[in-house]
Amino acid sequence: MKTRITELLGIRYPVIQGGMAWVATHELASAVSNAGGLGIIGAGGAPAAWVREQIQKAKQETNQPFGVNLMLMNPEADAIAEVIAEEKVRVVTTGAGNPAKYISMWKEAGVKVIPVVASVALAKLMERGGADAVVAEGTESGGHIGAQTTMTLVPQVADAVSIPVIAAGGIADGRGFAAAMMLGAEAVQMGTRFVVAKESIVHANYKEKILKAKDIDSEVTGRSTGHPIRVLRNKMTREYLKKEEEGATLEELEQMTLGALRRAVVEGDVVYGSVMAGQSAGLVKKEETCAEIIEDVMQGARKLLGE
Ligand code: TUI
Repeated sequence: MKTRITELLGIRYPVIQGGMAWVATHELASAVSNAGGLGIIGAGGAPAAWVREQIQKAKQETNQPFGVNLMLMNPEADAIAEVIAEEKVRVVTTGAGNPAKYISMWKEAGVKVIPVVASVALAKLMERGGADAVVAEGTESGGHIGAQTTMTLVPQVADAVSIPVIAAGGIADGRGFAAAMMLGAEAVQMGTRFVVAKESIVHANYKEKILKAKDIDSEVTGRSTGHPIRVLRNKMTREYLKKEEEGATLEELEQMTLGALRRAVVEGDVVYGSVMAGQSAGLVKKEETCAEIIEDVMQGARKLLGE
């Protein structure tokens, strides 16, 4: 299936793996790229030296294009932005902020720039700033989220910009892929389904929590702090939401979430850890290889789109 995104990135299938903190390591990224999608290394809150190491490992594991996601709240964001340019990574996606100040440096290094946006305003700003495409990410996503749904955001962004749009948030199978195309997207980004991939290094407890999740099992913490984060419900979220309702201070709340994602992903603490996942968790039924996931999504989509 050819779109402007497959052409821009030199990939076989218009399927991009989300750049998830702690989860999207070189193992997952190279597996997705080798399967014909675009794998992405998630810098999350990691130091620049770790990101460089991950890039170098991925280069050894795949000849296909892959990307890096720069989470803009990372204290080492400036240094990581430079690593991405120095290593001439094929594509960078950004999250949780406005990457305008890095775009010209990346373009000069030949890096394709794809900011993740949660609003039409930021999409337009990014197009004017020289972005090659945008990911329009709806509130169904896991992790740090905006307020608009994928169903309403994607067509509004597609109407507002001429660069290609990638849909994200709530997409986990061929039906979601086909729907995204109908809304004006030219590729999809999936996170939650790839968390459960065989090649994903996340703890078995985390994968099991996603596989067991039902439609209503995600919750949003941090609405009051201005950093809304979608996670699967557990003891931590119940205590957090109670504290939030009681008007706890920012410091108290941040203390509860500090290191919580690492605890869940690496240590498998799905009781007090932060199990970030999207609303599509209820659609994810089994652990499969990245190649099987992409094949399933594309086969389902082809049937619906008649291609
Ligand atoms: O970035 C994400 N999702 C993430 S980042 C992350 S790591 C983290 N951990 C703890 C606390 C905070 C983050 C986990 N999940 N998705 C992309 C995304 N970006 N969604 C929404 C946005 C966004 C929101 C507001 C982008 C820009 C923005 O405002 C831009 C501005 O003008 O500042």
